[in-house]
Amino acid sequence: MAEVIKNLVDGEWRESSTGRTLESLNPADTTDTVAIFPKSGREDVDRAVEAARRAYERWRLVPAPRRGEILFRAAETLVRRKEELGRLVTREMGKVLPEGLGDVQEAIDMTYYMAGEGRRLSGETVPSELPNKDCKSIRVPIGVFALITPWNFPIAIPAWKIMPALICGNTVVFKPSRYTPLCATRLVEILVEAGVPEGVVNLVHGTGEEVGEYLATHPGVDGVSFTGSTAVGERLAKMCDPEKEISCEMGGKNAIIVMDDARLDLAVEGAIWGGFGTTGQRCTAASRVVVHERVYDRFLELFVEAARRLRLGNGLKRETDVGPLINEDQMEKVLRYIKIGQEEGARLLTGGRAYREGECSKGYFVEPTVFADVEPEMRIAQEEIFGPVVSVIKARDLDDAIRIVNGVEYGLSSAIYTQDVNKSAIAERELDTGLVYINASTIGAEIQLPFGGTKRSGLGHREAGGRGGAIEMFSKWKVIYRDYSGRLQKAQIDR
Ligand code: UN1
Repeated sequence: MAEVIKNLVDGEWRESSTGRTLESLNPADTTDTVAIFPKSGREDVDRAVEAARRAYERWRLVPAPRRGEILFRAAETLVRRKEELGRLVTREMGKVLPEGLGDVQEAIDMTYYMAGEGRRLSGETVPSELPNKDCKSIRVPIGVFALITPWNFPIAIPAWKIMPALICGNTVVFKPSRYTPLCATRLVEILVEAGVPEGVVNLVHGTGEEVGEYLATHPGVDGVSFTGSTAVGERLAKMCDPEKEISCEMGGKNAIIVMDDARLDLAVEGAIWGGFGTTGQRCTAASRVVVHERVYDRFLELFVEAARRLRLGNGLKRETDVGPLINEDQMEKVLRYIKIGQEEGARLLTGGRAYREGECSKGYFVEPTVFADVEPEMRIAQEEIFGPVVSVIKARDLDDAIRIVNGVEYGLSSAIYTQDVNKSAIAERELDTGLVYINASTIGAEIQLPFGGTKRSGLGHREAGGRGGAIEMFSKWKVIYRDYSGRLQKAQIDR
């Protein structure tokens, strides 16, 4: 049964001013409508921003540890409802249930972590060069944030943004992906139930074109945090007023290096998990595997065998390894890239087609696909596909492999499988990505460290993490000099 959901503006659940609605569908079975939600317009955004502005004047003065207590209660509810929410993630987004539960767990981790940050939003106190004067730096909120999130982590990524935004004292207008509105709504309901005051979190559903862009560029918004494609992120950044704080988490073309001394069983597992986990729909997905020529044939043999064993299906079924793609456009895009790969002369070893057997005919399934003999310059090795397609590339040695990995316009995540401590150290230093994994796949970042990439993968501050990431994104420094000498003291001059 489809649930009818609403926007949340100033603490009130309301329909959109346009009166129009959209539907979110289960991508594994499109006869299952998950939610009917508002197709909001500009007026809804205006009201939400206004509400957030008003609420900001009170929320910024709530002591951060008190704000943390609200987040702590939200985290407890997320824990209690993890199973139900994980199933909802799978139903609305398609990833297999263990990953749906992982999505919720990532939100739980972030919420607890940020709840604790409420007692740690620390700056520095340093001595003054003058007597009877003290100096300190403090973190202050930025104001009203527009949070625009994707569908691939429909609970985790909103939590990555909402929790640090709130703990720092900002208020938010949250525009989730139109493909996962019910997941977003559940998270917001939980925050309201935990005691977030009216107007502090506002939820406006709708499309990126109608709502997202208008919200991001709204004069009442002080900061924007966006996760999604590089094309959209870069466009938003250009459209926004330069004094707005904007951070974007964008695309990736991540690679795993497999050296000739690697444990091949581990490397194959890592490549399967990174390439086909979440059906390849992670910005950290391992869409390239760069293999040393001495183990190239053996790796391919094992990798293709493992890819063929993967079972496609509804992610709620225990036997399913790989779920559907999110929608028809995404499915067509993936199939288009498979065709491009064949035309470019890459060798298709397995997969390559839409999968429509049995119940899968009702969803957006594409077979796990492996291309071999991919040249580093081919489009399938350069462009983000966001689907279950892995390109395997041969390398002569470590330098060659590193050059191939770095030879793309993205720089989010990379990995190397090797048993040689020296090679791992060189890779760690030379791989130009925000995240580097040694003997692990390119996916699975933990929330207590900054998340983000170099080059066209990211812009502005990193997400997650503490001071190096989300706290930077959602607060700004203020420096206070207090002079209690009772006279005019001149820095740099009185000595
Ligand atoms: C994303 O793909 O947008 O590191 C985020 C990972 C997850 C987050 C992925 N923890 O793969």
